[in-house]
Amino acid sequence: MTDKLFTPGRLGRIEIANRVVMAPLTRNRAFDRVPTDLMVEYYRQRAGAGLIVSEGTQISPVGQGYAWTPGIHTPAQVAGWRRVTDAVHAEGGRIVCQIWHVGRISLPAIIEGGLTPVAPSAIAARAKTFDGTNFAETGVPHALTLPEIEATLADYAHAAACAVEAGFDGVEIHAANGYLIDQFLRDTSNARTDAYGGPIANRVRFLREVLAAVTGAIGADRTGIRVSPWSNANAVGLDSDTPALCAAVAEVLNAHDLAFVHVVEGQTGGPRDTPDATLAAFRASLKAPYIANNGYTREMAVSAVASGRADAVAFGRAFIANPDLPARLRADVPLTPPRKEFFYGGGAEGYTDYPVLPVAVGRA
Ligand code: 8OZ
Repeated sequence: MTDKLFTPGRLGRIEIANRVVMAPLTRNRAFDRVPTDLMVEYYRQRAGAGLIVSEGTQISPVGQGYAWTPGIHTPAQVAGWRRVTDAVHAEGGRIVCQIWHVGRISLPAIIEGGLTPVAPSAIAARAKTFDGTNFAETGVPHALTLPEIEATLADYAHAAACAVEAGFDGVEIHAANGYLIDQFLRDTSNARTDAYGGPIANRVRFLREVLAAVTGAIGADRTGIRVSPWSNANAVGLDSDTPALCAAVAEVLNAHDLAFVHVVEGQTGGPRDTPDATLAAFRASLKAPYIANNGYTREMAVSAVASGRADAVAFGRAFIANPDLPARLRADVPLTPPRKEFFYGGGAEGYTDYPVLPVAVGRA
């Protein structure tokens, strides 16, 4: 019998050939902020995923937080990504663009034009980011004014429209890991006293407006979102009431018929130390298809999808070193370990040079 993990499914309007999703992975190889030939090859190699979520892709110059990440807001970037999406589609794959604004996790040296990073409030994260030469401490961001919030919402809508123009099957809004949307959600990073801060009902306003902007631009049925309510990534600080925040976030997400909700269950790339009851309640409260992520083994993924707890499971590091991951999981063969020294920046080494199984095993 074929495990359900390896069977086709549907996420909104996106039909997927299997339920093994490639998680978004920052790889810092877009030296001009435009996808390169090497990136086309990297994504083409991984088109056997039921769905690829692209690496985080900034929606605007000030949305960038690391050297050499790609954007999705200029004609050159749209043309570059079109070559990626064509390559993935030619292999029968599906790919959405992860649209990303880092908020305060940046430095003027990284941002085109040397702009000051922005955030809900002028509160620095105790975090570092990579400017192309060094890891440097992030500074105190500029607190967004109301007109600047409006402009940022327009940037989200513009980026989503650019993603569709570039041939993506949809977008994933990056609302996780301590970046801009997460900075609005949590009382550790949002000290605003206007309609975007204070009680949880106000702190979810920016999320609600981003969702309205993006679904208004491209439709809810090809809009997904990634959240990580238990993660302290980028030193964001846990909210003082995570269960209540989860309930409010679920209500906002459930106002749309989203393609999927993608959840980092626990610490991003770290322990799955989420209180079971909170995760179970959050999962049960979401009506969209559910993509589970964080430290899943083959066995856990098979079981999560078989039971219906997840509609699909996203793998990150395993996809770096195993371009044919769905076929390997299906055949239940050993995985190649990733070489961490090539995760961020560089060329083909540790990027497009990982082996695939002999053709005879076939694709999932
Ligand atoms: C690792 C390095 C740089 C960025 C995230 C986009 O955590 C990232 C990221 C991860 O979501």
